Amino acid sequence: MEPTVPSPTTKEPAENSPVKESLAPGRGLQTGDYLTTGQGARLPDTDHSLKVGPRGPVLLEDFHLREKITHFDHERIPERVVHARGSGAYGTFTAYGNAASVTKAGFLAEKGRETEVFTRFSTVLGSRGSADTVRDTRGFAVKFYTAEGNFDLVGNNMPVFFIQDAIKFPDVIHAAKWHPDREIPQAQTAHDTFWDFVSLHTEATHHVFWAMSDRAVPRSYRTMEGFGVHTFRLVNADGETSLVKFHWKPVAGVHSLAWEEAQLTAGVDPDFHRRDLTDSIDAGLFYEYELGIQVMPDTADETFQGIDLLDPTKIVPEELAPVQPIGKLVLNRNTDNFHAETEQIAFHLGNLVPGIEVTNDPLLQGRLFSYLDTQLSRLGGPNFNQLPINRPHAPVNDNLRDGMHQSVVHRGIAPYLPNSLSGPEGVVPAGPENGGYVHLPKPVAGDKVRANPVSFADHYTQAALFYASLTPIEQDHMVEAFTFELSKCYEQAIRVRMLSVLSNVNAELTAKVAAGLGLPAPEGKPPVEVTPSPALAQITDRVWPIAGRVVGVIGAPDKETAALQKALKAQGVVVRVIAPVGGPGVERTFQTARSVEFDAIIVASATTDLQMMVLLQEAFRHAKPIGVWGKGEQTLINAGLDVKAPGILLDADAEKIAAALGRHRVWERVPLLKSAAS
Ligand code: HDE
Repeated sequence: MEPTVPSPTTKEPAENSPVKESLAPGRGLQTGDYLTTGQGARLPDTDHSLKVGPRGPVLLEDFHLREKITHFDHERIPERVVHARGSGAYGTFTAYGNAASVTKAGFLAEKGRETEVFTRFSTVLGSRGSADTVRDTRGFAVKFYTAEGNFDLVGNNMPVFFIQDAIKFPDVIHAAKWHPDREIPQAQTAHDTFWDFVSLHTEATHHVFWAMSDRAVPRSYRTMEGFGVHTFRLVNADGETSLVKFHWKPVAGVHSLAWEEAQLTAGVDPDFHRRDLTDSIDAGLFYEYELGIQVMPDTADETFQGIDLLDPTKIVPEELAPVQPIGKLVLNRNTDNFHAETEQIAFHLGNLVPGIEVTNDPLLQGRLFSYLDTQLSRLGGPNFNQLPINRPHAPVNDNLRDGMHQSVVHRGIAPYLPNSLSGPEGVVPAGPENGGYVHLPKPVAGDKVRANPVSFADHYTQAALFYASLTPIEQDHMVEAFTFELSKCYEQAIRVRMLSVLSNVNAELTAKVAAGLGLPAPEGKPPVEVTPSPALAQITDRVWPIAGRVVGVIGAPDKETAALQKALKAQGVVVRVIAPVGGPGVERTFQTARSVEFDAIIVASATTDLQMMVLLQEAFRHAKPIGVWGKGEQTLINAGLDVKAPGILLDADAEKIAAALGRHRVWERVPLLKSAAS
């Protein structure tokens, strides 16, 4: 049948049509020589309200005043209910091509294919304005703008989660965030309600162990791993499936702050991680990660070597299923407008492309609902996918119409299917041969129940595995973290209950934490034997790239410092001069410098300045390399520090400093610090 009404969708929009305007990528640029109202009327003055005489009153008819204030009044949108504090950057993902054996997703499978991404890093618990370096899990969310549509990998920097079922998410978050009566503490887990919940809800134990490890205080987003957490199902071009876990491996290695350093940094520079990300990109020192996958066979019981792959509180040790690198991510472009890009980006686990499917992990299934839902109140309606940051780079033809903040002038009269009016062929269904997303036909059966599989019941073995896999230094940090956090609780009963949880994981750890709290160590039933996974430890013998690290020189901007600056700059290291007072070439004064801004210090001059003494003592305690030039040795002695201690580099040159930074810290000094403390 011939269409009875000519279809306007087949017509090109007119040159000056709002359709063209609304689709233009640079829409909203503030251009023109004159300041205007939002309606484009030119303005002679934006500093004075319209008044009856200079002393008023102000006139209601002042349209400019009212528009300016009204818009300002509504500038903020609700912050994210979790992960409110974050920062992000654009980048490029390049596929190695080897993933073609497991997935038909073009952006992973096609060798050399480049895909634009936006990555948002975040803390979980704090408000938008909270500090970056608090003890918390970090979000690591990546939106791939692929040619097949957007794919979002919304992960964290820890591979497991506190809960096994999404229905518990409001509970864990209500317990972990501030207390509702006073809205304190901000961005902390060191308080009663968090420990109350996790001591009662023992499936959280494994994640709690990660949260008490050094992973919870990353040095920067550059030195953090990322994990998809859930198991996904990949499908290749032949329709074969595998069960897969996603990993991001930082090229710079995994590296953390010392706990005291993290606390100080929260005050000295609450934007520490955000600043590092954006400054590094500005300086061309891009953050780099490899995307890797662990591939497990897609068996009927969805387990691998006894590990239930649907349980998000479990990892698959890398020694059992190696992480195979399949592509590289380089973050290389900062945002222009934090609100428009970082704040308005909306991630969603349901943003999938052919070749990547979800599994029945009950946590993942709940997330498939939550991420779309939360944007409705956060971004004010259902049209957030039209925001520039959320727009797919693939063509969109969705029949979704109208709604709050609709910014597209859709044409046509037939936003429904089937119809006979959308041009000669109409819209045809896309089968797999045309890149259509066809869900794998998987049979499901069972009784309707509110229950977990029996295999989800083991809450302790993998926490024990994690603890056993860490180096003694990292284990000590964990003991200190548990002791610190539990001693901040007011309720003795919560501490006692948590100790009994710990006693089911590891007796030695429990004894040490109990001793720190002045409580008896309960006897539990820890797993008899666990096989450690060395891949989980962050302290290794490896030497890592040092781009983005910062060295402070207590001295002067002289010839030697300039030579050091030049030599280290070649490796991407920033050298800042710290001098008694400001001047050309001086970036910090004795008054403004704090140890936490530097990964290594060089002492080039003699001083007894008290602030410098504290700076050096902190750098020493935090196991940072300290180089010494000439009279600088006396400065170390003035600070009461042992010049023969490991990592005190006499006559330090760029090579020595670079080698020490490549190990992240002077781990050999740590036993000395421990014996001095005891
Ligand atoms: Fe999220 N999570 N989450 N989450 N999540 C959100 O979505 C939720 C979980 C993660 O930078 C919210 O847009 C539920 C695991 C990141 O914009 C919300 C459950 C993992 C981000 C939400 C989880 C994450 C979020 C809040 C339990 C790691 C920040 C704002 C089933 C694999 C994304 C928003 C960004 C954000 C729900 C658990 C990672 C409310 C219900 C597990 C990185 O939708």
